[in-house]
Amino acid sequence: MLGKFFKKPDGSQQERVPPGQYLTNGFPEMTYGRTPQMDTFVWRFNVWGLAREKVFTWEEFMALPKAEFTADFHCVTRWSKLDVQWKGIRVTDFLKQVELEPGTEQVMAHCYGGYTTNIPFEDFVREDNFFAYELFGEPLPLKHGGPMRLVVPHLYAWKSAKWINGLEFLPEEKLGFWELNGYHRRGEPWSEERYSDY
Ligand SMILES: Nc1nc2c(c(=O)[nH]1)N[C@H]1C(S)=C(S)[C@@H](COP(=O)(O)O)O[C@H]1N2
Ligand SMILES: [Mo]
Repeated sequence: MLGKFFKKPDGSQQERVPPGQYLTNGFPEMTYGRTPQMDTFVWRFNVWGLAREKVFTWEEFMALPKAEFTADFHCVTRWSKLDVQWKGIRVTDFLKQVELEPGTEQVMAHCYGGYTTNIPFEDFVREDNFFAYELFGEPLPLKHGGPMRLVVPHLYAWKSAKWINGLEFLPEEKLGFWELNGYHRRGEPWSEERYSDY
């Protein structure tokens, strides 16, 4: 697996690569199960739980402020890709459209296709988290989560839910798909929060 596609980080890149990770030049696709296809005409985004229930259309989402951003991407299976260029809507800007009740501790991201992942609320509301719809200047390819995915750069990439279509605001922790299957509940790469020991 190493060799042609993966290399040990060198020099200045080294300090940007978390322990136990290898650089990849390509952009591997990592999907569990089928790839759901969703036209933006029928795409919907739902919020519920400790939030007033609301459904967003693609047009409503796209009316929010947009920004380009560059971030490193770390998969728990040990590949990292530096300087991925995205465009999207900041999670914090989106949340201004949501009427939250007090007491949210966790957010569950829900996706077309059924994938879920849970994220502690304080990890979710960071300025560097986005709903991304462009990758390297192109519409986000289907295999990378198009038309819209979550990008949470400071956690392992399984938290960056592809084909996202909803957020559930929770008063306590519930585990998402990989978290139920042995992955760490938080998943911070610099402290190698890879797998759970419970
Ligand atoms: N809906 C959904 N989102 C997902 C996944 C998935 O299987 N389904 N895989 C996760 C994992 S394990 C990783 S590493 C990244 C991979 O993103 P990529 O396929 O764009 O490289 O997406 C994450 N988001
Ligand atoms: Mo992953």
